[in-house]
Amino acid sequence: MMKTELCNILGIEYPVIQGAMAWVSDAMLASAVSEGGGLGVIAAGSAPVSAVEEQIKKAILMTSKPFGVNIMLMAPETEKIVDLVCRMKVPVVTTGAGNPGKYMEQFKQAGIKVMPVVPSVALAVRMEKMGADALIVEGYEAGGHVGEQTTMALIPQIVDAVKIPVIAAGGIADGRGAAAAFMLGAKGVQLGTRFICSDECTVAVEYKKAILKARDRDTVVTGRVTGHPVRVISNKLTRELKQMEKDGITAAEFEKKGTGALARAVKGDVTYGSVMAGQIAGLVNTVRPCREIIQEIVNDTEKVVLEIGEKVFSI
Ligand code: TUI
Repeated sequence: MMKTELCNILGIEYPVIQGAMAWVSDAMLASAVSEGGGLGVIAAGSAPVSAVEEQIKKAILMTSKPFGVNIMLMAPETEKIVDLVCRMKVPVVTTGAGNPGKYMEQFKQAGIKVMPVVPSVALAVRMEKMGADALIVEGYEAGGHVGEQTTMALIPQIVDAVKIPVIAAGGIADGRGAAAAFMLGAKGVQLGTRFICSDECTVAVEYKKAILKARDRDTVVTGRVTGHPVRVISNKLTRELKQMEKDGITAAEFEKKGTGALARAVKGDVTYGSVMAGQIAGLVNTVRPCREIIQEIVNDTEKVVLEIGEKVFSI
C-alpha cells in the first residue's frame, strides 16, 4: 500500500495533498479530499478572516479527518489569519508566496503541523531548522504563482538538503507523475489542477471545461514585471497582458488589470478571467469525485512503481 512517513505525521491514509487554490479550494473540496483519504486544504487566499473562519467551521462539520488551511503570505490580513488558525487549532497549515519564519513559533505553540512551500534549498534548510514538519516543493510547471525552478530539478536537491519529508508539487496529475516524484525522493505529492476537475469543486463549469479542453501548450506565464508571475490558461486576457508587457507596462498597471481576474474566472468568465492551472492541464480529461481521483492515483502509482519499473529495461 502507498504509505509514507508523511501519512503518520499528518494522520492521513494516502500521501496525496490537495493544492490550495485561492477562490477555488473551499470546505467542500477540502473535506471531500480528506474524506477520500488525502489531505484537503482550504485556501485562505486574500479572503476576509470571517469568511475563512466560516470555511473552517464547515470543514469541521463535513469531515472528521485532518484537513489543512493554506496561508498566502502576500495577503493583507495574514497576521489575523495566523491568529485564526491557531485559535481554531486547525490540524495542518501550509504557506505560500513568502517566508513564514516569523509565524513558525506561533504555529508550533498551537500544535499545528506546518508545511511551507519553499522555492529553494536555502529556504528549505531554514524552514527545517525553524521546525517545519514537511516541505512542499513546487516547480515551474504549477498553476498560479510560480518560481523559476522545475519540479524535476528542485525535488532531489531539496531532498538531499533536509531530513523532513518533501512533498512534490507542480506537473503532477496522475500515478505516473506521482511515481516519478517518489523516485526523486518525495514522500508525498500535491495536486491542484487535477482536483479542480472534481465533482466537489465548486468553481463554475466553464473553468473545469477550460482545463478539460486545454492541451500541452495552452498555459502561459504572465506578470513577470510584478515580481510574482502566475501561470494561467491562455485566453483573451493573457494575450492582451502579454502585448502590454511587450509594450513596457508598469507593475502597478499590470496589478490593476489583474485585480479580480481570478474571481472572474472562478465565476465562469474564462475569456477575460485569470484561469489559473498548471502545465499538466492537458492531461486532465475527466471530472470525477475526489475519492475516485485519489484511488486511481494510488492504484496507478503502485502499479508504476511495482510493475512498470521492472519492465523498462527488459527489451
Ligand atoms: O502561492 C502559490 N501559488 C499561488 S498564490 C496565488 S494568489 C496570487 N494572485 C496573484 C498574484 C500572485 C499570487 C496563486 N497561486 N504557490 C506556492 C508558492 N510559494 N510558489 C512559490 C512560493 C514561494 C515564493 C517565495 C514561497 C516562498 C518564497 O519565499 C521568498 C522569501 O521571502 O524567501
